[in-house]
Amino acid sequence: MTHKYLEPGTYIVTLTVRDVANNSDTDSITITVLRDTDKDGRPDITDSDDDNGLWPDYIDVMPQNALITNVIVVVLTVLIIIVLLKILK
Ligand SMILES: [Ca+2]
Ligand SMILES: [Ca+2]
Repeated sequence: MTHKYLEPGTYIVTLTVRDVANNSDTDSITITVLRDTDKDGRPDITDSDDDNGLWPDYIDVMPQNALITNVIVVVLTVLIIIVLLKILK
């Protein structure tokens, strides 16, 4: 038996079984369903790129100017490394 929960949340799951003699037993558990936006099997709370976009989520929420600044810093760092590698040859 399977059931698919479409929304994150806390749910109480109750299962009742009955045999041919009409004896039954019931048990319940509480489960927590977490959101997984990009459906890669890692819930958003532990997924560093939960929208499966180009950037990690901490960059997604940065103001645009901060994002541009970070890109410039990365590009300049790569260029400096390339220049240093050429000098050291
Ligand atoms: Ca995910
Ligand atoms: Ca992202």
